[in-house]
Amino acid sequence: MTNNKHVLTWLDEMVALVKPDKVVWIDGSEEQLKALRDEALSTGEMEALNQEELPGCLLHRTKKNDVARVEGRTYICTKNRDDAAPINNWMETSEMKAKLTPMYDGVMKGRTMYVIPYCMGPIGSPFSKVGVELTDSIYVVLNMDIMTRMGQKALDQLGDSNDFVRGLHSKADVDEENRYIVQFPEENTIWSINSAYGGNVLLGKKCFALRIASYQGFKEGWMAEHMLILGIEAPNGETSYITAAFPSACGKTNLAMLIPPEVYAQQGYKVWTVGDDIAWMHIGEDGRLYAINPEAGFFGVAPGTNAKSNYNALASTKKNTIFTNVAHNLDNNTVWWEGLDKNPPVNAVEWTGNKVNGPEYAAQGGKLAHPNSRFTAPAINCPCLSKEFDNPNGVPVTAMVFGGRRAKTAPLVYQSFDWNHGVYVGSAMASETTAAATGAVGVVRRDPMAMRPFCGYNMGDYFSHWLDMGKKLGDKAPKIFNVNWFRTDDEGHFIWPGFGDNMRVLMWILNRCEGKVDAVETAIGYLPKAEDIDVTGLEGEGVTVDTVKDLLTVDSALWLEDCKGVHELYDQIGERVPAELEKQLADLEARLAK
Ligand code: GTP
Ligand code: SPV
Ligand code: MN
Repeated sequence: MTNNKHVLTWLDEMVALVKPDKVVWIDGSEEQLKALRDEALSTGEMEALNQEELPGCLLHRTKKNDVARVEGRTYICTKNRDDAAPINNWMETSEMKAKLTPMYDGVMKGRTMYVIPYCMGPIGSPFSKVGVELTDSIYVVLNMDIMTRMGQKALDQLGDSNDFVRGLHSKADVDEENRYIVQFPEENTIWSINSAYGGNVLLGKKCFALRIASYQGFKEGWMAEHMLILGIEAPNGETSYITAAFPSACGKTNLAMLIPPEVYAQQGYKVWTVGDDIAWMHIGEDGRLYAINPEAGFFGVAPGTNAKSNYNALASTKKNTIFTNVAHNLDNNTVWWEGLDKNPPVNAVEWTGNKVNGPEYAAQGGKLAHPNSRFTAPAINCPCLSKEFDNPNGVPVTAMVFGGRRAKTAPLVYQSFDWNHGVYVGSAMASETTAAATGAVGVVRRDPMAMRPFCGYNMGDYFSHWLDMGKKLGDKAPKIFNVNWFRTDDEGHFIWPGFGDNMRVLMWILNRCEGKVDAVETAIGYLPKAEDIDVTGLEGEGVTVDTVKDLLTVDSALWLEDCKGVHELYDQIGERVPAELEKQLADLEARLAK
């Protein structure tokens, strides 16, 4: 399929290491994919779902020990410790290779190696980048087909260049004690072993498009961020684009596909999805920041997705979708998860493969679907996919939004004073942990720019890079905001209705960018006047201007306490934290103490 000598030389080396029985190049053709699907069905690796209701859809269950990203076993390897540590797990490059090489030696004996050339970003875009993933998993091939532009076209894009990311994946024995997800940013290389789940093995996604790409962006002057990209089309037909970074399972897919509330829909506002997880951003010829989505599909959280919360995501899963770790409804051979509706299937197989009576199982507190069960859906299925999705130049970014799950501290929305203060706000992000990674759920931890698990280099250098981008962008820089959909009342219920109603907050953000609305200057930034968040139509849910007022309160004592957490983070990162951010933190504390 290619004469690229860099690809062929590396492939020979890897084949000599893992010793597969057979090597199969993935060309991306429908015949080849169909044969692979048939093989996965015949071995039981996948199950075919109801082909009338869910044409082309497949169900897959992973091993119980392999259901999420494993941050404790994810490494960034560089020559010098300080270039990746201390927020990342670090090991010196050759030491890690020496450790993993024996594990890879002969690991594909008796197996087939699939060679997957893939392109992150639209084919033909100057901002797209090519990777090649070697894997012994058909599940990976079929998912990469949905998530990336895969096959011959990716090799054509690469030509004879050496600029591609070398990914080696083996599910090996799916042994969690020997699971490693390793990035070598200085060598454009990824080694992943002993997992067969999502973000650990679809190497184009977190490993390349965030960890390796963030480092490439640092070196080359662009940004790779854990951000959704959405467009809001005004009644006059003009579309403004917003990117937003929320930690894993904190609402990017939902916000990216939101359906405008009646009050905006009536006026003719529309929302378009460009991306739901990752944005690559470059400075365009006009000096503005432009974003492309490097992915071609959505690897979305299933639980909580329903016709009301996220109609467009649900619609995206109705064909050619792979479901992982959801429940199987045997009555009609479809799928189910918590929050899809209130009727768990009676004749069900829960996500680990046991037959259960759904309502009884749920009544006993059992989860039919894993909390991090996911769908892999082609972006082209999405009813609100932006017409700019394949635009090689991307879309111009008007506003950037940070946010997370904060039960108390953060208000519904506020605007940073300027770019540098906005970088501070991103660096100080914190959020309650979710099921997207293994480990405790609901614990507040600092997650700068939602990139803690995904930054492929030193976090202090990453902050400096953000500040540098601001200098280059000057007055064309996007405005930076922070939101929080997750404030709770004394009983622990979310106060803000969220989902589609988040558009009310996005409209304030756009109005601010266009200079159409005033704000209140406070210690933490510019806050809306409560009456400027339109709550028309929310009366039925008991949401009024007073609710908004409540959501906009800022408790200085809580904030000062929170600043201690930022100090701890900065101390942990160490010397490379830019002086500018230390100053921003000190200034914030001074303002809060007044
Ligand atoms: P990753 O794919 O892990 O990066 O996650 P994501 O940021 O795309 O998260 P997603 O949109 O899938 O949301 C995860 C969970 O948050 C789901 O269970 C949603 O139901 C819930 N959620 C999303 N938006 C809101 C909101 O506005 N309010 C509330 N209360 N919950 C929300
Ligand atoms: C995340 O955890 O942020 C995801 C899912 O988007 S995964 O690809 O598994 O990392
Ligand atoms: Mn994500």
